[in-house]
Amino acid sequence: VNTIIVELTKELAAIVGRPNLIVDREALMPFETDYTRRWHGEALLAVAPSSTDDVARVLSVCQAAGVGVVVQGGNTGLVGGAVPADEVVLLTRRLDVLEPIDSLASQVTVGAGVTLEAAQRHVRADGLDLPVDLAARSAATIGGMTATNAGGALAVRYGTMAAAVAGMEVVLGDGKIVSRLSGLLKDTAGYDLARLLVGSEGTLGVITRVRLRLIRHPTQRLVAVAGFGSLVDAARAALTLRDRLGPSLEAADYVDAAGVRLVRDRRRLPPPLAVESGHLLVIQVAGEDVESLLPVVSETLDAAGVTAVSVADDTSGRERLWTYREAVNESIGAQGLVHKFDASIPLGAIPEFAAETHEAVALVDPAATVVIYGHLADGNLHVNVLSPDLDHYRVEQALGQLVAQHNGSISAEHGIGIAKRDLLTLVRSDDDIAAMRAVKAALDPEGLLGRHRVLREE
Ligand code: 2HG
Ligand code: ZN
Repeated sequence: VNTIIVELTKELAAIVGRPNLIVDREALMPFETDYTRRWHGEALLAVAPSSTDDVARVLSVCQAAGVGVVVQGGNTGLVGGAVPADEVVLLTRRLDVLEPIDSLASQVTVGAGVTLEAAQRHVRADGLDLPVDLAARSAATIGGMTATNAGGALAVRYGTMAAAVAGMEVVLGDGKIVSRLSGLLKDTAGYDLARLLVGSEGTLGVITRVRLRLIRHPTQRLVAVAGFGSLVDAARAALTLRDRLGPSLEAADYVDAAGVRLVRDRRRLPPPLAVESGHLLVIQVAGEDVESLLPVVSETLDAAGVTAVSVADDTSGRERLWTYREAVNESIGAQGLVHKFDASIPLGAIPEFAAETHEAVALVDPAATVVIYGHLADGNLHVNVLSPDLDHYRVEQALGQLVAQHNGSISAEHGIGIAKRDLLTLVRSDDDIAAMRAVKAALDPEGLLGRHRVLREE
């Protein structure tokens, strides 16, 4: 292994320059463990190319050496997809160009390593905004969000990254560069090849540049936190708001009492509402005149049996209210190792699924704490299970079966990575998986990229 690393170091340094290679064991550590600390592996080395051509050169050197490559952006993934397993880590952080905004098309092209926050800052300066937002914005990168088809809280209004992407430049596993950055609304000249990489989790190629669709930054945004006595009531409120407010409803997220408790302890926060409520809904309404929508909002919340509400329309007030929902992941992480299960559930089955989840986990581990939160209005629940001595395998099987029974998906927005590979057959047919393998073999014939992620190697 050492001679391979010495040889690789020499050849990669000739491409990216020695300062853009990391070989020191200690310096590699941050790239070898994920955010949850559940997934680890060893990196041969880490390399940070700064252009599409250099990415292609790096891949061809790795291919010649017969070593695998894992792409890593902000390392905020939760399914182990970006953690190396005796592979070269390709860091996207130097692919950080923010190109000028194309205001006619309302699009912008950015490097894959640009963080969501940096992209937001860039476009907001022009009165525009990105249609996708999520709590990990300070570290999560546009390339990683595209590769995982990230969703977040605004998906109910604008869709996931798949809808935000107007074009991409990618290096396929075999080193070929496919550039589709014109941003044309209509372009049916053959297969939409680059788009195959949306949600491919680094297994088909490396995304180097992304062209994003932008939205007008809403003139007003209002956030309300509403308390309910049951998830049934909260879900009814969320879906009625979606129907009545239409495009003015940007988000309707949910967090249960256990989640709120963890956030309050971690961040030392007061209760979010005057009345203790077991189920919180965080809604965001946007538009030119949100005041005029308030009667509809309060009518709907009342009809659904709301117990208390808190509203904010200024930036810091909105952030304060969102914290009760956005800080759950971080607060759970502070407790120790957690089993994360990101699921999509048909809207009508959400309360039933949540109740059955509690029962199923109690059967596996009566001492476990279950925290449920997520993006309620689009059916995306994050089940988190905390226990000092959890049988991950059994929890995963139990939750996977439940999701399948309800015709949901075992991954809504976090991806498969290595965490969910063995659950794929619950929601995808043999033919479906065979077609995925055929695409993988065509675009990455040497099987160089993201080995063992998404699909186990045969
Ligand atoms: C969120 O919505 C993220 O906060 C993380 O998708 C969810 O921690 C999780 O399970
Ligand atoms: Zn989420």
